[in-house]
Amino acid sequence: MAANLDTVLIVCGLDQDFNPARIERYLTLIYNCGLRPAIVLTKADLHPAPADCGVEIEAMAFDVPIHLISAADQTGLAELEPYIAPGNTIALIGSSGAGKSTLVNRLAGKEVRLAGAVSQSDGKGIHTTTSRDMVFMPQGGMIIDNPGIREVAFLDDQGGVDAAFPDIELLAKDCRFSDCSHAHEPGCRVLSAVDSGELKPERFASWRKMKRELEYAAQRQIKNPERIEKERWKGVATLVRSIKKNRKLGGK
Ligand SMILES: Nc1nc2c(ncn2[C@@H]2O[C@H](COP(=O)(O)OP(=O)(O)OP(=O)(O)O)[C@@H](O)[C@H]2O)c(=O)[nH]1
Ligand SMILES: [Mg+2]
Ligand SMILES: [Zn+2]
Repeated sequence: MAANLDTVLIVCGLDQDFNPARIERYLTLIYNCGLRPAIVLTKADLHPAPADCGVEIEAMAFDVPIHLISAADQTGLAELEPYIAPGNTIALIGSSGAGKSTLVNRLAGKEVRLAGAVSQSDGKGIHTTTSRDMVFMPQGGMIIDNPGIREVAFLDDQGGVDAAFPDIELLAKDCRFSDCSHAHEPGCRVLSAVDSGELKPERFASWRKMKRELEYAAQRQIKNPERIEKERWKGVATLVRSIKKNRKLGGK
């Protein structure tokens, strides 16, 4: 019954919003929170070759379900129905203007969320949704429609990076040193994979960036726990809490 209770849908528009690196980042974050990700590429109607975007994301999102949809012409919407079956609570994250609220409306079959216009010039949304809201869906499940997150703050690493980068984790098993940092060590399998082209340099760069950021976050947390506690409430961590709280309240 509660199969999809912990799923967070990363919503990304196939307009100027499309940004694989950001999706990679969301994935790390979601895994770090112990939740399950799924990816919704929406506004397929606006892209000349939406399937290509799907393939691109597939290459970096291992075993993560990817849904290619259009809220405008209803393409692929049926694929999302299982997520909102009775007993399921899902959360939507994605940048402002990605199409989250519109998606909720299409799935609900009526206007339950305020959706806004994207300014033509930069494709950015106008932050239509200003509060995080639980929406009870006619299907029986619940959706937390999160306002567009501008800045995603990382907390310390809870295994999210490893989960989001299983390809790198696998290579790392063959590094000469078990505590290899893949920076300069001899016999580093990860670095040799980058050299041989087996591992894309951008992918490796993302991994390194996130690792660093998480280390930095962990340091800050030690130095200034109060401020970090405040920041916690800003990002996706908030989302996790509302899902968990809802579950405790018997919302499953
Ligand atoms: N062509 C097209 N436009 C879409 C689609 N989905 C959403 N839009 C448009 O994109 C704009 C932004 O949609 P919203 O649903 O408000 O975006 P949001 O992610 O909720 O944005 P915030 O609430 O600011 O976080 C609106 O003008 C929608 O009509 C789609 O599938 N196709
Ligand atoms: Mg919205
Ligand atoms: Zn290594």
